[in-house]
Amino acid sequence: MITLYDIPTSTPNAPFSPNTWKTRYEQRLSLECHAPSGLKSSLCYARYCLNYKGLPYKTIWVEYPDIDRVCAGIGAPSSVKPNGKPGHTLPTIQDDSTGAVISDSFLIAEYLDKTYPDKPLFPARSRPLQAAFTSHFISSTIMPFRPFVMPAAGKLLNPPSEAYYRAMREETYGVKMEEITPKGEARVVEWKKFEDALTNVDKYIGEGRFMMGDTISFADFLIAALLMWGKVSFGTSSDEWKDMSRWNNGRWANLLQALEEYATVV
Ligand SMILES: N[C@@H](CCC(=O)N[C@@H](CS)C(=O)NCC(=O)O)C(=O)O
Repeated sequence: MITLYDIPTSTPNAPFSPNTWKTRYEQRLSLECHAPSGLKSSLCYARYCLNYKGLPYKTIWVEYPDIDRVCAGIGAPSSVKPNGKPGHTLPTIQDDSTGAVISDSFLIAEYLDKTYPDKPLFPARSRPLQAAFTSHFISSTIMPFRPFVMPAAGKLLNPPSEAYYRAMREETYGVKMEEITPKGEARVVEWKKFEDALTNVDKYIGEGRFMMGDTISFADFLIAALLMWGKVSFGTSSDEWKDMSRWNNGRWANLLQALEEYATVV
């Protein structure tokens, strides 16, 4: 039995409702994953990975201010928080069958493949290349996206998490949350940089449906987690999501659609 620790949101009717997730998975295993909120289920690559592999798990919902205490309580290894300081982060999983407690999305995927080899997340010995892509994708694509999505994402959180999330981000960026997203011409320029970053990924993928052609792998869930973060935070009728869904001939909306069964069904 695995436990995933995930962050709850205050938007039960969001496309990926925390409550829906909770009901659906609670009787399964218990895995810990956090993730920026509504995106919780979305930015949470670990959840995609568990669902893809068809592993039973349960979810424990953890508010941001409780992450350190809860993770320390299960003996989770310390990691690096988004502000660069040492501390505990989600996703974290706890696997009762082996006693393992793993933090960090990539390490969780490695552990799951090693322990449960069916439906590999790193097929055909692709782990080294996927590690390189993950590192590149975080710096080239997730980082430029963050100033746009964070203020919207914070609004999905429950009050204790929202206050924590705001304080941490304001400390990191040195401005109020409302000032993090660029405005005016700067916004146009920075949004175009994000589009260009996704266009580069589109070129990497080329003709294939997924990063490895017809074969799903961790990289697809990494990209999908970012897309879901935007879709849930901005909302499907937002200009931001409309842009993202039409870029690269609809590749990103299509990718989410293709992976939908792993976002909602174990
Ligand atoms: N590299 C890590 C990053 C995890 C991470 O930064 N998680 C955030 C939530 S999105 C967290 O747990 N933050 C805890 C905090 O800010 O105290 C991963 O992919 O698992």
